[in-house]
Amino acid sequence: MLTDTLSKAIAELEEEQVLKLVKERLESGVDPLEIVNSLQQGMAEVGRLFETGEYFLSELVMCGEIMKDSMDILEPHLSGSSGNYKGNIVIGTVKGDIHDLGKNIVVMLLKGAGYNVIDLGVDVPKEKFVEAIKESNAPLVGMSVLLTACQDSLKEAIDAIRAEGLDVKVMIGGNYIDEVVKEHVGADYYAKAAGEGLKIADEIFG
Ligand code: B12
Repeated sequence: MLTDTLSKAIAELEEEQVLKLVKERLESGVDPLEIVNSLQQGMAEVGRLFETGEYFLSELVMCGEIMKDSMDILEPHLSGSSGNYKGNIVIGTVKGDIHDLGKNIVVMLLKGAGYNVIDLGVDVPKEKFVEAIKESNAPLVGMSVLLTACQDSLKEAIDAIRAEGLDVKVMIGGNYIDEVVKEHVGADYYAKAAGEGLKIADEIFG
């Protein structure tokens, strides 16, 4: 049961109400990451309703659109510029997966904190990760995955990076990622929320 009115509003696809609540919460000084968290919880409920057949693909698409509009309002608050260059980070959503809303939040946060983020987009093949890490000499790569069916492409990308002997830490993130997945695919870190990703980056670059 969702108790947060914002989580509920996005789960019920009430676009106007969602945007109104996002603006109101920002104005009253709520941490933008807390707002993202409420939206994320509501979207997980949309996912559940899709799984049980109560919602269809059109509702998933609609929910994605509402999130995008919410992110337009939140972006300036997440990606304030620190003007302080900390280093390069490569990031992308793995091959076969086109979910990018979560990854984009991570990108905004990292950029706001002063990292130069090389965002490879979605459906990224392993070769592209390897090439971008070599070109940028990035000490950290982030990989996003939401589809369980894409766990193999996540593992293949990490295997390819290891096979090249690149000196890079791998951080993975997404809705179902946990310690077990991290161990299975051979990543160094995992994060279930964008803020955790930023903490990991700060640890590595610190
Ligand atoms: C919106 C949505 C879509 C949108 C995506 C729009 C977009 N531009 O991204 C659309 C409609 C395109 C879509 C398509 C599909 N989807 Co979809 N989708 C969702 C939904 C409802 C929300 C995802 C989301 O954006 N959440 C909000 C963001 C903010 O949260 P997040 O992604 O988890 O990201 C946060 C953290 O995980 C973390 N994070 C994420 N990535 C990374 C990376 C790093 C490095 C770090 C540090 C952190 C991090 O930080 C983020 C912010 O805190 C989920 C439900 C769910 N439970 O997640 C289903 C869900 C992921 N989709 C699902 C499915 C099945 C599909 C489709 C196959 C449907 C279909 N039949 O076509 C297609 C697949 C297309 C493809 N090839 O990828 C399933 C996957 C099930 C599974 N076991 O694999 C889910 C779980 C729904 C469900 N329960 O059935 N989907």
